[in-house]
Amino acid sequence: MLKIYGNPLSIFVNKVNFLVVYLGLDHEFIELDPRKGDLKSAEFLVINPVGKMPAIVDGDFNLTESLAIMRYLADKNNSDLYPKALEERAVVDQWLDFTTVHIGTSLLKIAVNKVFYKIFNMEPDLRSLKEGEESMIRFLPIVEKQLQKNKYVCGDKLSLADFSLLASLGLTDAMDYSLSDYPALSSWLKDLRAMEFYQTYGKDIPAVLKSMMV
Ligand SMILES: N[C@@H](CCC(=O)N[C@@H](CS)C(=O)NCC(=O)O)C(=O)O
Repeated sequence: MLKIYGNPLSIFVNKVNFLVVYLGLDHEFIELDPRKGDLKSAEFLVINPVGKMPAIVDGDFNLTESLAIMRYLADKNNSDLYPKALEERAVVDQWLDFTTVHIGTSLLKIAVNKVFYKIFNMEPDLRSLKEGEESMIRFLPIVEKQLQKNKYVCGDKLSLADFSLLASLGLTDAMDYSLSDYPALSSWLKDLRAMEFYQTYGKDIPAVLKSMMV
């Protein structure tokens, strides 16, 4: 059976978990607790020598990196969330990269300094927080424009890019980051959250994260 290693509070892990639940794949989730050193245990370092989550073990096949795992699982299960046609696939790849590199990285700077530092007893880095907030203001309007034209990130069909964006932006509530300047994005978020996969897995994550901050 497919084994997924990670923690449900991780943006990167949730990209994979949303997909797996959406596709209804039989799997075992092995929860790792970074605070207990699980990511650096000898056992986990065999699965991912980088000591980062997520990682999967699928039979005797082992894979790391959230986007590579998403692409692998979508292709293995012949899912149209990752289209086969060259240009359509390239557009999904473009938005997977954009949502990860630009939105995800910006949001992570905010999350680390507004949320995770409390959980991990770290000092917030105010310069990094400011960089995160400034780049969100730079990049979110791009996604807003895209969602004003389209129902989903890549057009009228749901794709891997929607799960990638949801994993990041789904945490905005936990960090009291308002999306009210982005009506199309807010409506997209509401639609995705109403879907069965999110109701099954995901809906409690922002509240759990928030409760850990106190
Ligand atoms: N590029 C990796 C990033 C994974 C990543 O940074 N995961 C974080 C959790 S959100 C982690 O494991 N951090 C532990 C560490 O950096 O030691 C991916 O997309 O899977």
